[in-house]
Amino acid sequence: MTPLIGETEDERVDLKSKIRNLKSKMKPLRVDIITIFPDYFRAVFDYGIIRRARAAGLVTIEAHDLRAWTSDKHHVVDDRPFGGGDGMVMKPEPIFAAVKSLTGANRRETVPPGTRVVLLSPQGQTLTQASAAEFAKCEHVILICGRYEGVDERVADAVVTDEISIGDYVLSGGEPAALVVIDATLRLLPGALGSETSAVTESFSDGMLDYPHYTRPPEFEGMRVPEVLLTGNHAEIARWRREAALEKTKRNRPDLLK
Ligand code: 9D3
Repeated sequence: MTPLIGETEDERVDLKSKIRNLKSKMKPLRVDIITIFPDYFRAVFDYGIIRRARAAGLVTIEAHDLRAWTSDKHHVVDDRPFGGGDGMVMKPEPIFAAVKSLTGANRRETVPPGTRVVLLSPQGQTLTQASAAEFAKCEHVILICGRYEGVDERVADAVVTDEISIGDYVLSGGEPAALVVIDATLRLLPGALGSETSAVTESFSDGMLDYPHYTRPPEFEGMRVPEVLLTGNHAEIARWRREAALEKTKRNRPDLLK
């Protein structure tokens, strides 16, 4: 076993002050969401990790109404698919205009370094802890939420840097996926509540599920907490947790062990 950084209390205090230092010098991550439902996000910004990260000055988040970048009287953002078929497709012009006004660029090649233009789409690459960690290192992340049957492919072809799905199930649009990307990303910002300890923990539990957790009471409706957890024998507890995590991984996520 290689010794972990932050193993002793003194080291942890030292790390925390270093993180505070870095944080105070850091520009907040800027997140812009492009959506036809900006109000969908408003409440969520005021709770949990997003509220804390905003309060700490680690991030600024804005949800923008795509219709603000239309130029016709009725603010139309969709149209019928070329080639026929069901449903509607999101028009390219308002999306290109939105990205241009938020980044200064309307082509991938001229998007500033440190900026990602992310399209949430069922056809994207699956979001991973690694991709969330990349977004957390950026200065500016634009999240484009699709609706209807999809987004005109010229958006993905010409201006998007990352096309991301959150998994193999059908959502009604990109908005809930954008929230998932934001949640996974913000908790990795240096100085976000919990990022100091959890980042260390996550690096060595990589590739396996977490061990089972218990709290009081030691017996609930006949169900007892595993006795070893009540002994105070830390070596035995660590051994039990490794074994229990492995069993749980075999049962629920055998793909992680392949
Ligand atoms: C009939 C073909 N469907 C494509 C798989 C149509 C379709 C389903 C769902 C078109 C758009 C959508 C809306 N979904 C998203 O925008 C989306 C999504 C998802 O559905 N699942 C997982 N991740 C994402 S990210 C954006």
